[in-house]
Amino acid sequence: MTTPRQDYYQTLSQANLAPLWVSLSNLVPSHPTPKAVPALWKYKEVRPYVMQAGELITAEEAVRRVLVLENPGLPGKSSISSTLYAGLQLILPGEIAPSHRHTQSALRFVMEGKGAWTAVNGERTTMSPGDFIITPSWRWHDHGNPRAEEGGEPVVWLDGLDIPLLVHLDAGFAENLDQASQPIERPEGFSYAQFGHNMAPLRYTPTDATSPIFSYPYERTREALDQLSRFEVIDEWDGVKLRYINPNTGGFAMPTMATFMQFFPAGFKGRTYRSTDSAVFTVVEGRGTAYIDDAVFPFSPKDIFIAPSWAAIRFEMDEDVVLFSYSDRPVQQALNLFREFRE
Ligand code: GTQ
Repeated sequence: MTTPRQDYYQTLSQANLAPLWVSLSNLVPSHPTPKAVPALWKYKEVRPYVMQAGELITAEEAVRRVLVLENPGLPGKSSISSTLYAGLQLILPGEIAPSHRHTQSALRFVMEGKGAWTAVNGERTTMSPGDFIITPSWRWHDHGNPRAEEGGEPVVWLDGLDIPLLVHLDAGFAENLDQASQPIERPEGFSYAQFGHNMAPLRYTPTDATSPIFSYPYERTREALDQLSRFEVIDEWDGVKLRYINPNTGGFAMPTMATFMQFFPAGFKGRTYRSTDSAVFTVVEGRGTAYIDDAVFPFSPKDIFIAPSWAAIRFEMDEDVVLFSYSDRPVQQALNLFREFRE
């Protein structure tokens, strides 16, 4: 026996209609209700799988040899949150990951190994652990690693992309270059010399919403945090937290993803905050614990964890800790949606 209402709903669905009153409270919730859940990947546990991929497929065949960090709340979606993607990419000595471009913006955060390079806009940058590297939307980019005889070693980095956001927007385009590596037109360090010193070439006009600095070396970031931690009051929520900027605008380095680096002294017991941006964290130095809603994540260097939108977050640090993170904050701010609450 069906009720008249059930019959009516059935009829509606055949006409591609739906009654709002059934789903109103889910559609317009009193606070964000992300499907993504807090989750932690211990690097020690993931690394063997990453290395195994190196034995089973070449970078050339895979195009990008990456293990995607999939949020258990978003199975099969290649998403670490509703808007963000994260993956661990491996490039072995002598390999090339061929040149392509796509509308998705990408960041690389170097986890282990050095000497591999990314090329963007005709310039290469050599990777070291802790470096934050950008491949902007619709720019050709390829990755490579010197041969073992030339000192190449396996390099792993964290890929952060706005893939799920572009899925929601149906704004994805991609192309392959007709050669594996793009032509190199400028010496390494050129962009950094132009824009990395609080100066810019006199007649330069920005052509892009993304920072013209495409590699932010860890050495410099660490030095800034180190000095500030000695000069400055440690924020009770954030420790010492800096954001990476686009020197042309003072805004975030990328239009769709914000990036941050923060320092906490040993013994730090933080207060709780929430914010509407979902954030991916990776541990650069030190051990501590992240409390994210009901989850308790003890972490060590290179571990990765996700705090979905509006999760309650606080940190307790056993040692001096440095955390890198990225989030969808620029999008939320551009749309006037960003909120945070500090308890
Ligand atoms: O290196 O260009 O993890 O296009 C996913 C998609 C990396 C890349 C990823 C990509 C890349």
